[in-house]
Amino acid sequence: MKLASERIQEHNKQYQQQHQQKIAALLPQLKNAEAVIQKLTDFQIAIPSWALGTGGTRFGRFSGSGEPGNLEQKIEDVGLLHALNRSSGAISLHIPWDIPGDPKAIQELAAGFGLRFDAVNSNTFQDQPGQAHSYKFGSLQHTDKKVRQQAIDHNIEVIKHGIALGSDSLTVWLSDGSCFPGQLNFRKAFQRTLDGLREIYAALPDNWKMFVEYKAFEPNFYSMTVGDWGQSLLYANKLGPKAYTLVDLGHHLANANIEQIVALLLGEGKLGGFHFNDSKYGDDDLTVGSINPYQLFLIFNELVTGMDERNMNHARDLGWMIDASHNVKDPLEDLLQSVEAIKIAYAQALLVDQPALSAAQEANDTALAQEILQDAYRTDTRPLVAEARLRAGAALAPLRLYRDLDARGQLTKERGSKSVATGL
Ligand SMILES: [Mn+2]
Repeated sequence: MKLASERIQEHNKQYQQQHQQKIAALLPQLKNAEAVIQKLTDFQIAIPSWALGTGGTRFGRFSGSGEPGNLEQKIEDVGLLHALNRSSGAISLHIPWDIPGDPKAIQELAAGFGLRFDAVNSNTFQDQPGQAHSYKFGSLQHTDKKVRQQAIDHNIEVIKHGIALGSDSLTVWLSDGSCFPGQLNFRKAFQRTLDGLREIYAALPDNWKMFVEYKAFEPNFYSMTVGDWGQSLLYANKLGPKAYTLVDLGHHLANANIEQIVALLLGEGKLGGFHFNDSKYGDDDLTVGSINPYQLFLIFNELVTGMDERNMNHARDLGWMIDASHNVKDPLEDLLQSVEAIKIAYAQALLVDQPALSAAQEANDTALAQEILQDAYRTDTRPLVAEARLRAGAALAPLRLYRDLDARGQLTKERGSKSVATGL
């Protein structure tokens, strides 16, 4: 479904007065409001093609209705999100779940919605129908060279799909590892994986990046061959300047200090991209900001200072993606909430008085440092985020408009109640 701009204007008229009161109260309190609004406008978050349908667990999946049944419909869904918030201007494809049949037509369809293609994602964590060799005991780490070669060839195929769509990065997440002590020789597994990644790296175009994503556990429960940021950084350093570590917020052991990890990776120039989600226990893939918004703010505080120190462009120099699973909510509503949470935290981080924080740190004034951080965190930045949306031609209240339009009802009419999306 396509959203007419008149419908957005009509919606904005309804909420304009309320919004003006809020923004007028906030602006005089801020020193750099205009710069923050501009940065918020520029900041786009890629939507993964696998998150547009209902997710599930190994215990079951309870599908919604009107889910996108093919890649074209997935692009339409991201187009609808982007029309509502003007903040989701990219889509991240998963191969082989979303192989573009006609890349040129797909690219044109996406461009019509103002979308570009973010990182392409390979999949060697499950077997596909008709596949010659099984990944049951891993892919790039596998003891059998034929399995390793199949995984390398698949990744190179994914790069080719990405080139055809105008993407410029490959995300490699490996489920490789072991479930029991003694099952795997750690050093051989590491070396084989590194050798495979080297062959994939060699197939990257000059302007491309490779993101090496890590995960602490699951599906393997004793060891993961890319299990933490240290292992990912080892691979990235050995591979070369086009290889980076990708941080997925849910891929850590409980209570890991993710903001510190982010700070150090940025300092090393090796942070490449981000997968946003939230979690209570593990890789829960919940809505961004739904469980621990303070942690999200602290991470953004490190991202902002780290990028500024290296003169990086906030919007372009790192890959920003959502990686979540929507098991009980309408996926599009969940994604609208996630994008909003990301922008709220980003805006709060942009409000931190960095010179004052730095002075407090140097003076070992712990109480003042906390005051400075929490002063920014407790600022209600929602009017700033809404103002950025308003200026970009998006809706003042995207979720409300989505519901007023009965968008899910319309999608169900178009696609039927049994249409099921591919992916997680
Ligand atoms: Mn991820």
